[in-house]
Amino acid sequence: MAKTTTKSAKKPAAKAATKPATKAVTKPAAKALKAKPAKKAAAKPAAKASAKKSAPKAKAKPAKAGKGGLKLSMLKPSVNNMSVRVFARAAGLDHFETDVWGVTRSPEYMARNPAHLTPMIEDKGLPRGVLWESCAIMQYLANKHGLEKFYPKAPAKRAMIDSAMFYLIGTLYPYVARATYPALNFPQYAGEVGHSDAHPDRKSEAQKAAAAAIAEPLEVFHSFFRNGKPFIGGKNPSIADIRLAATLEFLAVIDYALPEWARDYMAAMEKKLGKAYAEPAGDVRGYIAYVKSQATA
Ligand SMILES: N[C@@H](CCC(=O)N[C@@H](CS)C(=O)NCC(=O)O)C(=O)O
Repeated sequence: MAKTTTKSAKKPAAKAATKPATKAVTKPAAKALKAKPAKKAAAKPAAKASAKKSAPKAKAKPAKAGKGGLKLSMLKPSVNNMSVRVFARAAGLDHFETDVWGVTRSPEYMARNPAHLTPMIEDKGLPRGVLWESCAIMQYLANKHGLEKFYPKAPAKRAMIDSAMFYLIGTLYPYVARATYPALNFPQYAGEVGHSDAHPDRKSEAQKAAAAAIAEPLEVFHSFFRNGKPFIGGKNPSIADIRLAATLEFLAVIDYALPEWARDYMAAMEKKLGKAYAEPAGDVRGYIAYVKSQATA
C-alpha cells in the first residue's frame, strides 16, 4: 500500500519568505501565516495517507526514490501542490512529502530549483534530478508507472488531457489567480494592476473583472472537455480532472458562485478519489478558512 508521510522544513527561513515574488506564496502569505504557521493552514495533517480504493489495479509500480519513496517538496495551502498531492495518493505511489514553507528561496533549494517553485519531485532518473510544474510532474509519474487510467496512452485521448491542462494553466488559472490571490494574501503577478501601486479601487475592479472572466473558460471544461461524461478522463478522473478540481478549490476564498455542474463535479471527484482527494483538499480549505477568519476578525 502506498504511504505518504509529511516532513516539515526545519524553521521556515523568514528571509526566504520576504523576497519579492512574481507568482508565489511568499511574503504576504507568509505574514498571514506567521502568527499561526502552517499548522493553522493544515486542517488535516497529510500523514499516513493511503489511496487504497482509488489505486489503479494494474501496472502501477511503486516509485522507488530512496527509503521513503518519491520525495515531493510542497506547500500545503497551494492548489498547484494539491494537484500532485492528490495524484500521488490516488495513484498509490510510495512517496513522502516535505513541507518547504519559507525555504523555496533558500540557496539550497534554489541551487536545485532556480525557479523556486513547488510542487517539486526529486528522482534520479531525471536529467537534472528534479522536476517542477504540477502537470509535468503528473505526466512524468503517469508515464513512468504506466498509469494509463489517469493519463491515457492513445495519442488522441492523451491530446485531450494535455489540451485541458494547458488550457487550464494558460487561460483559466491566470484568471483564478488574479481573482483569488488578493484574498489569499498571495503576491500578485508583476506587471498587473494587483501588483502595482494603483488605488485600491482599481485593484478591486481588476479583481472583479478577473472573477467575471472565469465563467467562460470554466464552461469550456464542462461543454467541450467533459462533453457529457462524468470526467474529462471519461468514467474516471484523469490528471486533467485532478488539476481542474484542485484549481476550483481556491474559488471558495471569494465565495465564487460555481455553476451547479461544477459543484456536482467537485463532489464527484471527492467521492471517486476519497481520502486521496479529501486530505490535500483539507489543507487548502483549512488555509482558506484561516484567511477568511483573519479578514473578518
Ligand atoms: N504552474 C506551476 C505553478 C507553481 C507555483 O506557482 N508554485 C508556488 C506555490 S502556488 C510556489 O511554489 N511558490 C514559491 C516561490 O515562488 O518561492 C505549477 O502548476 O506547478
